This record gives sequence, structure tokens and C-alpha cells, in this order.
Amino acid sequence: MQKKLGEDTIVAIATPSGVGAISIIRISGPLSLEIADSIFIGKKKLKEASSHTIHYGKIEDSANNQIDDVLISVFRAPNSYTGEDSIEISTHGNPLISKKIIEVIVKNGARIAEPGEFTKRAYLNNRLDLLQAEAVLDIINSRTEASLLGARNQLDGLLSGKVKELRQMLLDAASFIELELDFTEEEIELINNSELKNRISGIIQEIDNLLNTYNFGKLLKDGVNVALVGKPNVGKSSLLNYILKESRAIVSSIPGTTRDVIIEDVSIDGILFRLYDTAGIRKSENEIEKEGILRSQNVVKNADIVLFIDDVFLNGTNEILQEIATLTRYDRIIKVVNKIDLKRNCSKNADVFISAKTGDGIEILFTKMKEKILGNSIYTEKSAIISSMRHYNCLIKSKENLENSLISIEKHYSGEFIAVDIRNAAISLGEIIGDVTSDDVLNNIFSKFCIGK
Ligand SMILES: Nc1nc2c(ncn2[C@@H]2O[C@H](COP(=O)(O)OP(=O)(O)OP(=O)(O)O)[C@@H](O)[C@H]2O)c(=O)[nH]1
Ligand SMILES: [Mg+2]
Repeated sequence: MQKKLGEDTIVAIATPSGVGAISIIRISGPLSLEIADSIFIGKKKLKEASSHTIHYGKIEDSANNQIDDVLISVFRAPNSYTGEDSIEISTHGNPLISKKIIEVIVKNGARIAEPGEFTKRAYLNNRLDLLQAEAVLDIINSRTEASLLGARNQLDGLLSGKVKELRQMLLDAASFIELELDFTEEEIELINNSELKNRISGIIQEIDNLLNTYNFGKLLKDGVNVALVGKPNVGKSSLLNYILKESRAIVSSIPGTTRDVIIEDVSIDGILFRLYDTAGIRKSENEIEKEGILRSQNVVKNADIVLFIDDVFLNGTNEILQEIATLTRYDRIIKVVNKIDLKRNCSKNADVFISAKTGDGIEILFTKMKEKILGNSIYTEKSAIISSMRHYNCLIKSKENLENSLISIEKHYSGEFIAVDIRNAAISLGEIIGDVTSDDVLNNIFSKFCIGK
């Protein structure tokens, strides 16, 4: 797709709807300054203002009635977020004011921006690559420190840098092969097959490393689903309440207290965990309880981590553990024994012993939960991580092409075939940063943004 620049001037409110100290209206496009001048009464014309300056004045409607006094920031192309001439108008934070101002701006020649259109323009004007544009959305939507850091790194170009580096290595390899084809008469070998295989295998390894970060990256971004399951009365709801530091779920000594699934988010060391407190699992004839137990089982199926909770007393919990193991992967289960305040030397087999009453062992439980997420991934704050299905699919496509090229080398096919596979692999990597991207992909990405971004 040809990158084409926005020809019309767009406007939108950039701050959340509702009442606040100030609201900010954004205008971007070739007529930004002209349109702003047609409604703004200040000391001087904005047309004459230099970039990155702020101006105080009043905004009037078409009948010369004053709407508000405002501050206007001027950003001139190409040094603005979108890369175009842009204006930001700070008004008093009343939605009626911003609505009126946007109306007069539209009357004077701008049109209302589509969701994400400012960022789309930034991308089309090469202010950001596609990965960075997507990171802007992630930054806005991040709800924990960890996901914010991931998005921040992506905006800073950590992942773009990695992808570009791999793509360049592929293009170099393809060029060597193609160059060699030009010299076939002379029998010149610029790069021998085993060297080529090594290089490609090395790149596949790097792609695999990125692919391996996907689960982790997605969990950081979307949160980790944690099921609290076990027999009735073992203290699942008590544990939920302890972690949340509030009496969220009803706790009672009567088995079968919880029926509906109770869902609460909590951030532990910057990672978002979504806790699901569920109905205790047992054979029950009660219709409501039976429905509750069915729901518990569904929660287990969708959980990233299953806290299988038992207490120091109960026997015969193995049956339930076995049932749960049919609903999830065994390595997702953490076996927890609760109520150790009542019986110190419990001989049960578990990953962690806790008391939801005193809080004993709960820090260790948190550590185990984090270990389950981090797994073997070697994650440092400066690791390139992928968290989007789109990026994952592009990497898979690239890897498949490279694997084909390895087979072609193995079978001593002509260099043309090999080069085509390698170039295709490079194109798939290019799609991640948005070198070649269809309108559909772009629309899909930017439609997820809010208006004004
Ligand atoms: N001493 C002690 N009592 C606990 C502990 N955890 C829970 N309890 C008690 O155990 C009983 C059951 O606790 P709940 O949290 O309601 O148990 P549950 O697993 O949610 O039970 P259901 O919702 O019926 O499946 C209550 O009387 C709690 O006060 C603990 O660590 N120590
Ligand atoms: Mg309960």
C-alpha cells in the first residue's frame, strides 16, 4: 500500500469526556492554523506563530459570541505528533464548551477525526512505525506497571530494532544468493551452503526466542487468570479477601457458601492477576450449587494458573485434584494447603502452605504464581517482547519461509528458490513494523483507538 498523507484537517477532543480541570481539543492537517485563526482572538495570528509556542486568547462562534478563553499550542509540520501542522486548544473542562468549539471548528472546514486517526497519520508520515503506533494504544490501556513497561519499550523501538535487524540479515543473505546467480558462469561462490544454513538457522533461533515471549507478553498485557478452586470450606473466599485486603466474598463455616464466580483484579509486583473465587466442588443435589460447580469447572478451563486449595484437615481431596487435572494442564496447578494456623505440622503434599487468616505463606504463594508466569523466559526490563497476535502470526509466517529455504538448500535447489523464500521471510518481518501493510490491517489496528488519539 502506498503511504498517503491526510489531505483534510481533522479535529477531536483528546481528553476523556466529562467534567475536568481542562479539556484539550486537537486539530491536525494543512488548514489547522487557518481554521484556528478564524475563531481565535489573541495578541497575534497563529499563522505567524512559531512551532512549539503557547498563546492565550478567546474563542468565538460564528455570531461573534465568546465561547471560552483558552490556551492554544502550535506545532508546525513536520515537528508534531502527526507530522502535520497541528493545534491543541486547552479549554475549561466543561463538555458543553468543547462541544461548541468543535462545532465551530467543523463549520470552518475541519472534519471530526476517526478513532486513532492522529496516530494513523503519525504512522503514515513516518513519525512512528506500526509497532510503535500499536504501542501507543497499549500505553493508554496498560493497567499495571509491567504492561506499561512492555508498551513503553515497544514505543521506544526495542522490538522494532530487533525486527529490523533480523530483516536486514535476511535481505543481506538474499542479495548474496542473487548476486551469485549473476555470476554462475564464473562459478564464483560468495556464500557457501553451510554458511548460509548457519545464518538462517541463527535467524530462526532468534525468531523462536521472540515467539517464546508471546505467552508471557500477552499475560503481562491482558492479565493472568487465576482460579481459586477446591472442596467447600477450605478457605478459597478467605484467601481472596486476604489478598484484596477487604471482605469482598462472603465467608462462612457452612460448606457451599460461594455459588457465583467472584472476579477481582489485583496487581502483585506490577503484574495484573485476575482472581476467580469459585464454588467449592463436591457432589451436590442442590440445583443452585450444581450450577455453581459447573461454573467453577469453566473457570478452571480458562485459567492461566489454578490454585488448588485444600486445608490441613480434609481427606479425599485427590479425587477433586484429578478431576481438575482433566480440565487444565497439570503444570498450571499450584497445590495450596490452607489453615496452617490450626495445625502446624501437616503431612500433606503441597507446593505452598498458607493461612488465609494470619497471612502466613502468602508471600511465598505470590512468588510461586509469578514463577508460573515467568517460567523459563529470560526476561529483563530491556527484553524485546511480543504481546500481539498480529506480530505472532507474522513471525510464524517468516519462520515457515525460512524453514522452506533450509529444505531448498538441503535439496540443492537453484538459488532463485532459496532467495525467494528468504525474501518472503523478510517481507513477513516487514509487515510487523508496517513496511507493507494492507488497508484492512491498518483499519483494524487504528479502529481500536479512542477518538482524539
Ligand atoms: N483458622 C482458620 N480459619 C480459616 C482459614 N481460612 C478460612 N477459614 C475459615 O474456614 C471457613 C470457610 O472459609 P471460606 O473462605 O468461606 O471457605 P470457601 O472455600 O470459600 O468455602 P465455600 O465457598 O463454601 O466453597 C470459615 O469459617 C473461615 O473463617 C485459615 O487460614 N485459618
Ligand atoms: Mg467461598
